[in-house]
Amino acid sequence: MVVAIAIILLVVGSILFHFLSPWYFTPLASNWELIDFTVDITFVVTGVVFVATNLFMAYCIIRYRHRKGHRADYNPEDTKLESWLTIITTLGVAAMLAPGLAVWGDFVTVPDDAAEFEAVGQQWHWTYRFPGEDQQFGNVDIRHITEDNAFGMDPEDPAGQDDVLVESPIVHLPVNQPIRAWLRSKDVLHDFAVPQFRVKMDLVPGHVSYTWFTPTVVGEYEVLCEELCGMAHFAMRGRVVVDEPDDFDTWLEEQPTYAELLAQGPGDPSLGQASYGLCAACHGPQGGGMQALNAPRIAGLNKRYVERQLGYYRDGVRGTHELDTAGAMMRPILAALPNEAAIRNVAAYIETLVPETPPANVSGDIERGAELYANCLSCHGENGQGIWTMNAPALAGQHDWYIAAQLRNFREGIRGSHRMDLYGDQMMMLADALPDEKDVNDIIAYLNTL
Ligand code: HEC
Ligand code: HEC
Ligand SMILES: [Cu+2]
Repeated sequence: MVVAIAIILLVVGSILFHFLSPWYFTPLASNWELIDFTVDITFVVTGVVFVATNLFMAYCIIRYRHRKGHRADYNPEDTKLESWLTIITTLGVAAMLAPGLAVWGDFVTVPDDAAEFEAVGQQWHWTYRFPGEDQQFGNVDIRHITEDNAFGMDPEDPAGQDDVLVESPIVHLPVNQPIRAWLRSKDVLHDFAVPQFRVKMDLVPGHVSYTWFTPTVVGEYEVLCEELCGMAHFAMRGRVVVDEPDDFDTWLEEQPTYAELLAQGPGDPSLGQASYGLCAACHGPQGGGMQALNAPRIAGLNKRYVERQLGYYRDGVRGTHELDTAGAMMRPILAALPNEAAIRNVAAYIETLVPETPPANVSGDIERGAELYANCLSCHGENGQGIWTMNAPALAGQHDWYIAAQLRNFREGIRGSHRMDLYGDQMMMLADALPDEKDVNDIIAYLNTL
């Protein structure tokens, strides 16, 4: 009897949970109502079967329970019962699968008028490419990938010259326009998913896959990687901003083409040296940093990282949180770097600087720090040297007080919580795993040995 009641409660509880649970689909923002419809059919069919079989089981337990003087019949074959159970099961399974086949047919058939873009996945970031005016993507190859050519564009292919390269996890798309997303991975399996669009497709290294959808609601949506693609897989987030067509065109205009990036060339350290005079006041003549002014070591930092941080200070993405007094020091400095070229030049100069190793202030358990650092090394490098493909700067050789301050800033959202700061957001998620002052000190003690 207890078992029968438990089963009935399980059925009632499951039904209540299904209808009252707050965890249901996010509101649909694309053409894929059919996907919701097939999921609903599956819920109905499996729901009815679940309720019917469990209630039948509970009924049998009560009806045929052990009673003195009663004996069970042995009835192994009942052709009639088996036939109609087979028919009902067949109908149920067909009802679940048949609409799915039709939807899958739509899902893999891209309409002729679809526009195109490409989403490129790498551990643990998204970037995007548009085909440009000729509506044709240029060739790409992993072999061409360098720090100045992160997409691996083939410099010889004329079709690639006008390709628009979006080196940011944030992409814009026009509303009500069918669009095909070509999906390319630079390293391992990833999966492009936007829950509100109901699309989800794997990126397979060595292969270009695709999916398509028509965004129907202007707004912002998170891009998730729904493939377990490594240790920081959960932090592989991007964003799709669905715009009115005019706003989209304006945004696209502002993004650089490959030809423009080629023409601008790498930054020139000798021109950057002239602007560096101002920086030396706080960061020291060799970029070694000064604790009294909260200024970190910047010498040798990867130029792309420095360019990004300087852009953040200029655009108020970093240094604008009310508690970020140190970051606020940097913001007015950007007036001295009036354009992108000035930023690139000074970043190129900073990369050439080689400072001395700063003194250690923090002490902690080095061995434990090494264990904790295992969570950091896939991005910041085994020796804390930084890995540019991960967008993660060097930590070794950095002042320990600065690292401690930045980890606190990330944890408390003083750095990384600006809506345009998706790389900082990634560090916020990782810094959450270090809530303890002791953990931070142990990691820093270990970093000081590198
Ligand atoms: C008035 C002092 C001051 C001057 C001048 C100054 N900085 Fe800074 N800079 C700082 C401080 C303080 C920070 C640390 C901000 C924080 O803690 O978030 C910083 C941070 C930075 C960072 C971020 C480093 C990192 O690891 O993320 C870069 C890059 C940088 N400065 C470059 C420059 C350049 C280039 C110049 C010259 C054009 C310059 N700074 C001039 C005070 C200064
Ligand atoms: C998924 C990759 C990833 C992992 C793992 C990771 N980081 Fe980071 N980290 C980044 C990125 C990307 C940035 C640069 C953020 C930006 O551009 O604003 C960063 C920045 C930082 C900074 C600021 C450096 C500076 O010069 O301002 C510190 C400090 C830091 N990380 C410490 C750590 C520690 C400690 C761990 C391990 C607990 C860790 N990170 C794990 C990606 C990662
Ligand atoms: Cu991934």
